[in-house]
Amino acid sequence: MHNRRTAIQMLTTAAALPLMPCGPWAQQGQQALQMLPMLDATGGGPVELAASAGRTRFAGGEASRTIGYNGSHLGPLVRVGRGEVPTIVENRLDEPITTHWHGLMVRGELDGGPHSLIQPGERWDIVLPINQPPATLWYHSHVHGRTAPQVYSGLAGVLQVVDGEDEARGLPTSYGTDDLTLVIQDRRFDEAGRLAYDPVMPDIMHGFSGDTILVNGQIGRTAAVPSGIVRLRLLNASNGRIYPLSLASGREMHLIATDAGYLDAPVALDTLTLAPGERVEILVDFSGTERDALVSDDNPNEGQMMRGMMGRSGNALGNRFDVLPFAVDARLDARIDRIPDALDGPMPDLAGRARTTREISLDMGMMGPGGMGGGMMGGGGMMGDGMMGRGMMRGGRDRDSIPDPDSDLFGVNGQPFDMQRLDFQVPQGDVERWIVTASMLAHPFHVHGVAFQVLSEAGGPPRPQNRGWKDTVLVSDQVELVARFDQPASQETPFMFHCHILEHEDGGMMGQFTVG
Ligand SMILES: [Cu+2]
Repeated sequence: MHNRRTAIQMLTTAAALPLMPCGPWAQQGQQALQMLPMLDATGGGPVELAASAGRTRFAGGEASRTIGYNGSHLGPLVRVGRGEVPTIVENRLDEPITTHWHGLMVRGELDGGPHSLIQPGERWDIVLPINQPPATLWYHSHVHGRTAPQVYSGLAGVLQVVDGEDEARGLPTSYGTDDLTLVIQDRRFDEAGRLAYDPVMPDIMHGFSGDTILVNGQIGRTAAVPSGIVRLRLLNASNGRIYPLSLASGREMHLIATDAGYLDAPVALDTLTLAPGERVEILVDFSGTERDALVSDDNPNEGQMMRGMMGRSGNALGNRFDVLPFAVDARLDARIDRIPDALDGPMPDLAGRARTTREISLDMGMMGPGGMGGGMMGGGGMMGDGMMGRGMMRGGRDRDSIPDPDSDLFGVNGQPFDMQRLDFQVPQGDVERWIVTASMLAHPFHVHGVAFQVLSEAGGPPRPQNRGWKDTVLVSDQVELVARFDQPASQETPFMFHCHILEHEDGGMMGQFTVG
């Protein structure tokens, strides 16, 4: 019988396993990780996605109520190439959804933001013009106030733009063998093993985190890999958890792509931090070993100080837990045997071209409409009457009001998100420099409709993982970014900019702008 305790045991047991030589993975009774089913639209489509409700049994527990695209939980890996791709999203749920193509460079009316609601029983019939370099993107619902519960329940999938040149680049290309796409999420389960989403105040403040890791919607699986170089395309589709990732063996991770595409050359890293909404592609050489594991350290937003101030959340994983164990299977083929020296991803070069500078603060602990009062830290104590007295606890039980969009807990530049308020207008084709400042926690900042360059982090040069093209960047202190706004967006369907901790986004840490 599965329950939360066995899930934790499974994880800690796996984490404690020594990296000792052992036989082929299949003989060890481990269950093999499955890839998402692929919807290959590289021939031109159409892409057909139907959001529907279903029941999913996670690791032997009772069936959970889940939602997914073309299945009961999560969605397919959709692959597209350059050109016009007819796309239909059908909503078979009993609540409105949207489908946002996170990282896709398309105009506002195709972006799938909160204004593009698909009502129950309706279809969103569009043509996506794909015109950008190869990249691992994703798609998910983006209904204001409902993104967190909908994504948590499964309304997300992977979108890859490909150009058929990866073999020429010297990169692994065999999906599920030496080219693995991994959707990383953390979840909670009740005593019966059913998926649970019951955020209380600390969860909303930190972002909801779970004590059980899911990869591609699966618990406790092991990925079989060849004895050679494997490409891992990682997506953090968690609601709130930030993963400081490394290999248990200390093997290097050769970073080849960030959110919006390839680097100009691989960069060897011991660790890299993946925040909600971010993607990376890495190469790992598994030759000369039998086992390894992708491991994570604790969520930096839930360190001891934050736990002391905000209370403990349901995050029981702590430091150094397994995200995904690997077992080498010598029968599998690895296509490449050396890390390429160079890739053809053009590095960003927008520095110095900005005509406009904007300052954006990601605010927590707002006391009322328009009234930041210095935030919670300066406002006479976080847990004082001000915060609790304004009904911030009221969202704690009712699924339909979590987090309460009216609670003014979160905002941008002192104001919570308002569907009816445009925050600013960007002239189409302009290059702008944005200085983004985080309050209290680290916030993954996502901008729709653009890929941007990170100019600086906390006043210094960006970390290596943030030197390629990005659409989401973790702002721990202050980040300076620059982007050219080529895609148009009208006031009917403006672009969003927001924190990708979904409880923060739903709670109002979001703004919107037009391009035209
Ligand atoms: Cu945030």
